[in-house]
Amino acid sequence: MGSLTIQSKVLLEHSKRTDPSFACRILKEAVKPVCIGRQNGVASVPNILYGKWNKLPNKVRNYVDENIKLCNPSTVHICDGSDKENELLLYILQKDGMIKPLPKLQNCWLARTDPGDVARVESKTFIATEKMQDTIPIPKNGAVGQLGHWIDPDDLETELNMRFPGCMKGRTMYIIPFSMGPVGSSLSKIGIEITDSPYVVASMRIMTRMGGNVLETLGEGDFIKCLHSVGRPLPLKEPLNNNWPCNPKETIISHIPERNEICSFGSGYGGNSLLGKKCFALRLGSILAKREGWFAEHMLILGLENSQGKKKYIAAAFPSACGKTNLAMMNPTLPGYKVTCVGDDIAWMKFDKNGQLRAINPEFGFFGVAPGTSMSTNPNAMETIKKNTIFTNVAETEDGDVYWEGLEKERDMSTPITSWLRVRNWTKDSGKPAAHPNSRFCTPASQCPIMDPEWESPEGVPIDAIIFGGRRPAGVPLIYEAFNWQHGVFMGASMRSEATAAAEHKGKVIMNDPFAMRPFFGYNFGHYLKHWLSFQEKPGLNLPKIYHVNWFRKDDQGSFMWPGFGENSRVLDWIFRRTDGEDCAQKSAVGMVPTPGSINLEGLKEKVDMEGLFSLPKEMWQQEVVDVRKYFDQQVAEDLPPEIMEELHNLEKRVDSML
Ligand code: GTP
Ligand code: SPV
Ligand code: MN
Repeated sequence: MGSLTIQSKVLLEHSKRTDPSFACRILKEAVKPVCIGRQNGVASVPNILYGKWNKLPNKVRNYVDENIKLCNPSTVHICDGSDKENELLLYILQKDGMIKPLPKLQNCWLARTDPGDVARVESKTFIATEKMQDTIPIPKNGAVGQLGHWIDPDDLETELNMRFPGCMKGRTMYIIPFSMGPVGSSLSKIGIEITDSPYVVASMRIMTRMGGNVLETLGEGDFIKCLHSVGRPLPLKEPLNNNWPCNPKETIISHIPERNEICSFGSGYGGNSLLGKKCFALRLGSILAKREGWFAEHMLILGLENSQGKKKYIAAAFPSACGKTNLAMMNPTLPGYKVTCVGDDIAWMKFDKNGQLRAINPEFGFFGVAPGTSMSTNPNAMETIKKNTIFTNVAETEDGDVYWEGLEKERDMSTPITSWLRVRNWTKDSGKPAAHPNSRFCTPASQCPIMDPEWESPEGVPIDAIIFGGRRPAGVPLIYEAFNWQHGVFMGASMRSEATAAAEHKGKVIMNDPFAMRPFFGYNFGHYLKHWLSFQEKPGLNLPKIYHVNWFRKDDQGSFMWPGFGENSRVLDWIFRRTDGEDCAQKSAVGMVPTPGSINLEGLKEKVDMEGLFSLPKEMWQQEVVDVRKYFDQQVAEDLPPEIMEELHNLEKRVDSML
């Protein structure tokens, strides 16, 4: 190889400043061409900048080789997950102006994206299957389907062929071997992400178990193929916005279940680009789960220990930005209780041979919503993010700290703030938020002070209760319990919640978000419901109790009626006692609700209108039944299992006979 690549030069420069032996070693690799295959009998010679090509299992090498030919990067980097490698990535990211250090924190970084690339783009997320109905229910009465987007595999191929050829020109292609779940657990699965974004690599290193031992475990086994490009080959045709390469006009996030393949183009943000998360662990995960008889869900997992030292584990599904991270890390205000965190976003759950449901958190880090996180709401998250954290689209203070909405009372507000849009001396009077509402921290789970001792257990933790919930400003009580599994599945199916900034939706409309999975179903939601219902027929299963919670009910003045956060432990306590068989519930139209006084309010500082929190406005619930029926009729249509319709009839009858 004649001349050094830009990155080799970066390394050379790096070597002068830091660790010469490190950079020399890499440079030796860089200037030594490695033969990776033959085209027409002539060896093709990509430039392996880092890592050992020969150590890749054959199947991985073939997958990478295909994509080197397709995407045409100038160099290739095979990730090993080491600290040295991370140092190099952070260095490159700084050189490219994609991140900057936050000197007040320890090894923490601020990334600011192109303002056109700030959240998941549900409208450009597709699943390709031969039959449309394998992916989505066919909507009725001219309705526009809301339960995912199907694409014909041939059409997808055309779309991908318009984007991927040559898309990594001038850039380095990174090969990320990663495990979702503890390496080697029978519940875990392995993926290989190919990406041209060093930001994605640094984030995947936090969010997944990434690196060398994953390849050893994989051997010649099968893996999920995850191809990602920011879609901005070099030289650039147009300048970047904020030094953040992305291509919002051409963005597509696609899944090909038949080939266990994900192809994502044009976005570098969150679930669009960290392909282990929503694309793999939820969309493809839910398909694998159906096939293999388990569940891949948008759920947190927490441990709950009472004052007698008795412990239970709970999984909870709330839509994006509706409180999973906060509940998973809460500090209970109720004396005697201890909460531990297993996971904050995704649960893979399977019944074991004794009929006990067990869950693992397939992730290794938290990609959490920053705004609203503070010492008063989530002190454990605040502790977690003090070091080794990548913040994206938050604001910064002049002295090198982070800032976002919700920290007003905990920061010296005389220190000037620069907003996520780089507006200096930002003030609230600007009427614009300092941090983007979907700004996030990406932080290692192991740093959370309340991680559960079993959080990496390969067998998973036993689940005693499943909670559904959402943002419901009106009419939905604080908590209710399903009469049985089938009713619980109906509760999940009829979930609705106010839209949030986690995706591109605008405004505060109430949207149906069944099982908090609307953006993440990998296959037809009707078939998903059948899968959930099928477990009530299986003998010998200890089916968890199912609940619905709502922390977000508002009063006439528009204020939250329930203090939330640590006070939610009072609701968890009630669930704990119910799963222990305590007789503290009574029948209502929507489900079993707490008997008066059975939610422990001891020591609660604020005055709470419990009657108001549990009132069931008849008209609202009659309307709810109408809306849910319309949704099922139009959206799920012929794929709706009859059991769900039966539950809706039952709800309607109970609501109609309410006083
Ligand atoms: P994703 O990561 O998008 O899946 O979100 P999430 O479900 O983990 O939501 P998260 O816990 O990050 O909370 C989102 C927002 O809701 C934050 O601004 C929180 O401060 C706020 N929030 C969480 N729990 C409560 C609560 O009990 N009451 C109130 N009022 N707000 C809450
Ligand atoms: C969500 O939107 O539910 C998230 C963030 O957890 S993202 O990873 O971007 O999907
Ligand atoms: Mn989420």
